[in-house]
Amino acid sequence: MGLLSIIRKIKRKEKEMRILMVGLDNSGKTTIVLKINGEDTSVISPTLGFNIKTINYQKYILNIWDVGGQKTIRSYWRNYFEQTDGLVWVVDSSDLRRLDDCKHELDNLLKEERLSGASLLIFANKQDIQGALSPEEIAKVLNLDAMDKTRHWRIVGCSAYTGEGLLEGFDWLVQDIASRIYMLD
Ligand code: G3D
Repeated sequence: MGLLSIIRKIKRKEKEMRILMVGLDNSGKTTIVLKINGEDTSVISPTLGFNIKTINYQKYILNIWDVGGQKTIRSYWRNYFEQTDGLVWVVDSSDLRRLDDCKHELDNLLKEERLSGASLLIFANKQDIQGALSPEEIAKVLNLDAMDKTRHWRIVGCSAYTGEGLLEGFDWLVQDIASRIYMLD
């Protein structure tokens, strides 16, 4: 057995999962991570580089990488792809103007070879805002039905403000990853 696979086995025993939060800037990535971790969401600054948060979730340890979404740093996303178990793509469902850009960036991301095995959760965030598109409408705009058939994915409507939908989304993601990588669970 190679060293790498031994290291992987040890890592798996600790029930760690690596989750990458991505999406356009201002979509709500940082607020979601704070909310799921039970932190005060009233004072946050935009993610410039990236934040890593380790949180206990059910019986798992999630290492959540929150990478900035500004145009200038999107090209750096690929530095974080290695060993990603789960992707969370966050959409600002009220920002209709940028949905094209959002679709374009998601399509690009999903072309990444190193992410081909990652489970994909799409959060249609900011459902609390009047006029926000529903998860079904977001799914249509992003053309999710055309997704590669081997991809495990789901879209969930949520609000990082009220907390609605966050647990439903993370529960699905964590269970999906667990069923793929911990065969005996
Ligand atoms: P990012 O990390 O993806 O860049 P942030 O996004 O988490 O920094 O959020 C960007 C802005 O959207 C913040 O507003 C934040 O409070 C707001 N936001 C995040 N989630 C929600 C939500 O579910 N509903 C509403 N109404 N707003 C949300 P500010 O004003 O601080 O820039």
